[in-house]
Amino acid sequence: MAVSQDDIRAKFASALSEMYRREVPQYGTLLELVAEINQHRNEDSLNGSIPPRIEVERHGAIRLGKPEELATIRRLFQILGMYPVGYYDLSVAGLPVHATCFRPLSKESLAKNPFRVFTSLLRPEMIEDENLRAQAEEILSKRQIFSPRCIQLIKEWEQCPTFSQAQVDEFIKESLETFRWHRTTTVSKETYQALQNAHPLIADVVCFRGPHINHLTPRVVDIEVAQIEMLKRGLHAKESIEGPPLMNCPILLRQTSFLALEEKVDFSDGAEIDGKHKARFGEIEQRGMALKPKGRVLYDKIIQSKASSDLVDFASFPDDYATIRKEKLGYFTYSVAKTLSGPLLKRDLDSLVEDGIVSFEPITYEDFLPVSAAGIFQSNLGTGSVHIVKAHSDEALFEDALGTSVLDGFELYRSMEESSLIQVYDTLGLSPL
Ligand code: OOG
Ligand code: NI
Repeated sequence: MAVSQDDIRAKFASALSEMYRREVPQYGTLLELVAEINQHRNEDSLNGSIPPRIEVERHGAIRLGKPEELATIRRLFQILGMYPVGYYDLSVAGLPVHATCFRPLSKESLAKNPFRVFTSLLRPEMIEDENLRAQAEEILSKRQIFSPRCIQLIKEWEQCPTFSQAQVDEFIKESLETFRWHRTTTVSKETYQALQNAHPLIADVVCFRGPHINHLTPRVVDIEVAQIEMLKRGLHAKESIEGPPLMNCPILLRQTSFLALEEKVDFSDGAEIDGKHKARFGEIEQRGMALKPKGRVLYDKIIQSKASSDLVDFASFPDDYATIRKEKLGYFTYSVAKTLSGPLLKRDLDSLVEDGIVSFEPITYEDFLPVSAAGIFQSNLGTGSVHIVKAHSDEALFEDALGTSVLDGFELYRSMEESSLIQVYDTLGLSPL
């Protein structure tokens, strides 16, 4: 019997979580803490509306080194029903990578298992020193991050896109090899340090056999409580929560993490053992409503002004769903709330909503925020000198490596909203919009 892509993804995410808990025991502590907070909240909630196991991982992240790796990971994630959505330019924050998010697209798939992977790609053109840049590219050109059997299984899928249970098990085992941690670098201590000195992110991407998963992120119902609990349990929480503040109507994405651990590494030339490397951490997230372009512009304006002069603040962002909807700041799905007892006089959407015939519900934001992502990267890399050149966003270069264009998140939310409206009009027997 063929296994659905949603099921393959769920199985993959759970196998990855198990592997990461073994590799980074602190991540197990984080999962326990999150489960307790969610459980507690579940018992408190009168209507018991929170589903069990909501702390199942929502996302993870990897950092790739060369274009071919990105092209192949796209083919691998496709088997898991995950597709590239959005382009994230991190060069604005001085990080030598750009990224996309591989994620499920439909409401149904997201509900079955929402796992997604923030996947960034090194931009060697941002390495300042030409010799070092050439050296990094040379090192990367020699590595193969996918096992031969994994590549073969990807090809089998491409010829016939269904897997039996046995193929799924083998595919998960083989693909996990790509995400595994390797304690021994592929380079000498001297090379490691030269790359580290250019930028810690460059050393993390270039010096290892694979793009080790660098964090996993469960969902927590109360991120404020989680932030305090992390410190209580000896997890070194980052200073502040990224994203919007606590609101009655949560928007976008709030995240926090425990900081990357200093782990022992050995260098390939054997000259030196007991080196130290910081890459891996644990994170938690709380998701709110997806914003329409107009809402997003307002959010970005507030975030920018927070960084500079504080002229606009979150008080200017409406905090009730009715206003957010009316001002076209957020995306909603609509449904018929009551059956009609007579002919309708007013048929426009606002009237149907005001008359209580149609109800609405916010659509959850399923993507990432570049400023927050940059904050997460930076808090885990530590400070020190960096030697990289400034660059601009280069979506075309990224898509060239990916082998396809990235999907537009706004368009995905817009079409979810639209299909719910078509359904509403159909149910009410009205001609559409
Ligand atoms: C990815 C950081 C971005 C998030 O949640 O914003 C991210 C990384 O550190 O590789 O995962
Ligand atoms: Ni993350």
